[in-house]
Amino acid sequence: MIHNLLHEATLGRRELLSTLTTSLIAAGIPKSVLAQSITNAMNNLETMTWCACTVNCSARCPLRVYSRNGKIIRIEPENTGADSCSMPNAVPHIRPCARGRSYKQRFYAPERLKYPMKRVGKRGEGKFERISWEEAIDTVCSALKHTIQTYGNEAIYINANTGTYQMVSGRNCQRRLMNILGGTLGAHGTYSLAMIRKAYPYTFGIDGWGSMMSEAANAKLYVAFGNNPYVLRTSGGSHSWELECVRTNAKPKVILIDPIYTDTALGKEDLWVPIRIGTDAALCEAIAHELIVNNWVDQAFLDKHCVGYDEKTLPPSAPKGSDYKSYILGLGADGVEKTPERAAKITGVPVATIRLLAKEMHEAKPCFISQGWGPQRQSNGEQTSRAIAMMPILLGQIGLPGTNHGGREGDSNMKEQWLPTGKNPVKVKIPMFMWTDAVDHGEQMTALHDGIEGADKLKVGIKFLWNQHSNAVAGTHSDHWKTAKILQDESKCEFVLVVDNVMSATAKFADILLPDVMAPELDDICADGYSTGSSNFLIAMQKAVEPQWEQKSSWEICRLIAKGMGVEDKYTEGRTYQEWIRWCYEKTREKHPEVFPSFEEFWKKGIVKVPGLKANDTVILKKFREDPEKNPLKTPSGKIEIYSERLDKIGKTWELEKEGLITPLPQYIEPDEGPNSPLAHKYPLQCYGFHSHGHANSAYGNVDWLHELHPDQLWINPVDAQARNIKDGDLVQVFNDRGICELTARVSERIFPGVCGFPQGGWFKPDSRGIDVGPSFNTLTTLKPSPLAKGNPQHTNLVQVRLATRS
Ligand SMILES: Nc1nc2c(c(=O)[nH]1)N[C@H]1C(S)=C(S)[C@@H](COP(=O)(O)OP(=O)(O)OC[C@H]3O[C@@H](n4cnc5c(=O)[nH]c(N)nc54)[C@H](O)[C@@H]3O)O[C@H]1N2
Ligand SMILES: Nc1nc2c(c(=O)[nH]1)N[C@H]1C(S)=C(S)[C@@H](COP(=O)(O)OP(=O)(O)OC[C@H]3O[C@@H](n4cnc5c(=O)[nH]c(N)nc54)[C@H](O)[C@@H]3O)O[C@H]1N2
Ligand code: SF4
Ligand SMILES: [Mo]
Repeated sequence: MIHNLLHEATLGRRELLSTLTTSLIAAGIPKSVLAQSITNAMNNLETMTWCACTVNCSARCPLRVYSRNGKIIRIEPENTGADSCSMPNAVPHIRPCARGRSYKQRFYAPERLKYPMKRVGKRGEGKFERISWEEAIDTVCSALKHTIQTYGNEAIYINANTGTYQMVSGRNCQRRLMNILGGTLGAHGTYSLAMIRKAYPYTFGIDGWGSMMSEAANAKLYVAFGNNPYVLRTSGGSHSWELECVRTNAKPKVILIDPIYTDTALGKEDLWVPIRIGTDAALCEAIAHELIVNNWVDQAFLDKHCVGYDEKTLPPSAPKGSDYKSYILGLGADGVEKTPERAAKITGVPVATIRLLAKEMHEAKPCFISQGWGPQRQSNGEQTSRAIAMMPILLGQIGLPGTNHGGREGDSNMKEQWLPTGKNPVKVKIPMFMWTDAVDHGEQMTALHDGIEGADKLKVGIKFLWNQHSNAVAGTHSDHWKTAKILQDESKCEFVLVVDNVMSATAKFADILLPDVMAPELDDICADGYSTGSSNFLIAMQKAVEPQWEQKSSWEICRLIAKGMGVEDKYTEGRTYQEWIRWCYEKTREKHPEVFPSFEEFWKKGIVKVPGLKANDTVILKKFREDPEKNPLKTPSGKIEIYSERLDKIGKTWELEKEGLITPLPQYIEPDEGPNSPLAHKYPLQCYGFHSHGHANSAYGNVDWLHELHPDQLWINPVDAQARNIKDGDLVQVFNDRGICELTARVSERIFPGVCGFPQGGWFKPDSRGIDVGPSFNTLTTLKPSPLAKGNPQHTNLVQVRLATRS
């Protein structure tokens, strides 16, 4: 009886067993009677190991993994820290979101890859046959050797690989191996922020990472364009926590400009400004108009720190009348005054709201203005990001306490040491988004037409495509049907290697498909990511259970390939995997000896948090503001370039689809597929795939719990729904010339009329009708890149929506 009691009552929980035993002894039950039962219960005890959620929401929440008898039984959040907002040195409880909490579901998902496999059907068909690790590695090595000998290293490409972030067994393994083997074709830009990252340096000489979120506590007003931390940075140790603390402690006014009434509003915002997507630059021009005509601009700042606001500071090469002020007042070449009335028609934001926005920004100083990456993931995203930057520039709200440069909030970084990759000997780079072009017609791609960097043109197309930690083929990337067609032609890309831990949509395109382990199946270390703001921490990721089948880690897979290619010694440098973990830790510790304990102590503790580490200035451009002569920017003039001569030159020399897509001033350019495009007659709704609670991109997309909690539905305004006879919960089809997606509708006033959207990251699942019932948003998106960054305009799409008939 006691035996059962101890076992049942404790359910293997160590603390409960010890409490219960103590109580039983105190109640007078002799120890000798309890001994056997305690031993039995002890054998059933669970073990707790530290782990982390390493997907690309980039918070890296710590997870405590409980396992028993070689099985994970549950996942719990970390248990250090507090929920206090006592800035600046608060140590938050880094709470995982529903995704991290359902990690066990992802871990034991039926989609887990078990064995190495080779393709037996047509590429993309998803037909495979199990093979041995020896055969798999031999095949990969033969393909690598053939590619290098026949085409050179430039023909090998590692696709965007942001699926996991670990210090040792992560994406650096591939890069390290390939750099030893002579390198690979490089990439510039990312799927996340290609446009702002390329555009911002023309204005500021730095990219779009701005002041820390905590700095908004010194502001009277926080204005965010397309910035949704309560969905995108949900971890208890990231921007949402920081913004919540700012709201609690300092209570600035909050204005959110977004087509959706997002969770960041929470009913606590002061103003939600719904806007038609892709039109923020037009709104900014009208606000600028109001600031100028009311004399609310900071003229002294514009004169001293900026180039091109008015005639006085125009660079000599610029024609008369090409300054920003003239452009806004209608005195420039286009002769159009950028009035609120004009902007209201383009943006859907009422004139009175535009005037109110200008007044609020003028009156409430300091004013912290930021943008997420939604506005820049449009065909005119480079122009939009620079146009938003004009708000703080005109107001002189830059480099002072409580201000920002209009970019996304910053992140303090411990500069931790990862597995060293060495340098890529191949210098030529394609824009990350243009890898399908490089497969299809790489030899025709040039610097002026396709944004090739490091050479005038590509010598050869991609012949060996390596997807590891990447769902780039049929998840991340645009236009799945066209992409599939390009890859199905085996005379173009000759070999596709996929290493993943699930049968993702991309995995189906593999020639050789290798199963990776998941984090609880090996030791590693990870650090806080780029969305954690001022939180910094290191987590000891401890192996909890053995791999269930024949999976091997990324480190090990690359070691085996290195061995097959005769470079194992260079790859390992004589260190074992465990020794590399320790090496990375020690190197990180050398940078912060005061905060990190010995490796042994760290491993025992499981997590070390570093509160208050200020690796970066909390206010962006602070030094430049203080003394622009002494601390010039990395722009040609050393100043903020409202008028960019470099962009003027690019706009005139690059081979663009049409003139005027890249302009020296940050002026509004209509989105490619917008309400005025000829396509709008056929496809009248603007549609985009926002990032959502239900998955981190495609990761966790196979977890039923999350689908129940956060279903992927088409958000559509009642006005648009009624016109199509659609009711909440109806099954609908969203379609354009590129494909058809099927899902249920969420009819809601939370989205701007004329605009609709559903979460990106769903799994591509075409049925026998060719309809994507996953659905993956990228069934609807275009492969045509943006003008300057040649990035992914995946939020710019026209579609039509109709009721679907349930079969
Ligand atoms: N329409 C539209 N498309 C978009 C976007 C959008 O907003 N709209 N956003 C873009 C952005 S910002 C991004 S970052 C991309 C991301 O798009 P995805 O490529 O879908 O990114 P993830 O889901 O983060 O990860 C990719 C793969 O990594 C795998 N993975 C996870 N952990 C491991 C591991 O430990 N080992 C191995 N080998 N693999 C692992 C996952 O199973 C997954 O298949 O999508 C882009 N695509
Ligand atoms: N829960 C969750 N978190 C994530 C991810 C995830 O998939 N799920 N993905 C992670 C990754 S890889 C990345 S790169 C980031 C993505 O971060 P973002 O790119 O910032 O995310 P999005 O949801 O695409 O867009 C942010 C907001 O911009 C709005 N928006 C879209 N277009 C426009 C526009 O033209 N104008 C204005 N004003 N607003 C617009 C959207 O409605 C949304 O509220 O998130 C990360 N965090
Ligand atoms: S998805 Fe992001 S917020 Fe959620 S648990 Fe993972 S790291 Fe944390
Ligand atoms: Mo991203």
